[in-house]
Amino acid sequence: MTTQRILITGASGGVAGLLRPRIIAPGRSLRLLDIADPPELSELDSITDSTPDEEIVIGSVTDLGLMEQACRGMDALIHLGGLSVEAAADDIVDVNIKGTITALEAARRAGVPRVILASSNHAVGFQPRTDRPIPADAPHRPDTYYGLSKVAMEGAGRMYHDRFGIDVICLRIGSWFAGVSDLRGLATWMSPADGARLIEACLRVESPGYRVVWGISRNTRRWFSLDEGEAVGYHPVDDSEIFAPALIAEHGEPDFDADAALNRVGGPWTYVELGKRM
Ligand code: 15L
Repeated sequence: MTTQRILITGASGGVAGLLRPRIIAPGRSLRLLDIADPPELSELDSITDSTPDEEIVIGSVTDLGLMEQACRGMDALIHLGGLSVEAAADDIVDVNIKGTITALEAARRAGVPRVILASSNHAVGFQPRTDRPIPADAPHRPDTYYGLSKVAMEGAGRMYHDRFGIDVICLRIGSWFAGVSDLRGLATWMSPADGARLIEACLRVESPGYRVVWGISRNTRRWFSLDEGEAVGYHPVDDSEIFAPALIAEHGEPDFDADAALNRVGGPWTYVELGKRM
């Protein structure tokens, strides 16, 4: 059996911590890259029975030499690295935009055939919520510099596919957390198990070309389309509704007219105060 080799950037972050134990598998090796040491598997909510085959690379996603080296021999790159919340424009440009271009360029130079990019709902954060799930090709309406960096990410992925033929799948991630802590999350949640299902589908699907796929669970109250995910073989099974009774008991039923946090995709990220940081 040939080993499938996968590079994960942002390996010390929260999303990687949810993903890593769930995609460890026989015949698969993970190369974990971050500026900080990734946690031990025993510190994570680990569900793997397989023996992990992991290697750690310490360094920045903005270092092209290091990234190219890290990409050598890889079958796929899962690029989770970068700032995960709003920050000063310069930092977002440096870490997220430069980091994404560097990751794609490194993948191209090293001949990695497939790249999975962690985009975000904040690329379309100012889209109003509608009664019908929003498709992945809805126009970009970033809500922050962070959201803008995800627009750039999707554009860079498109360019690297069109120019160089690399398969690029952008995951428009909703809220990829262990659970749901607010009413908006009932719409935007992606469970850890579904996150792993999505990644497995993206690794498995033949010749995806360039795609944008929503990263959410099969939430009863979802705002985003599952069609693009289904097209790559992602069939989520979890539903945030299990968190609804407790949240509704605490906050009441969602009042979409009263609260921008419930009426735009990006929720509170669309508040001016958050976007004002420079
Ligand atoms: C994201 O893109 C962020 O990285 C994460 O911290 C959450 O805020 C998430 O979106 C969300 O919208 O819930």
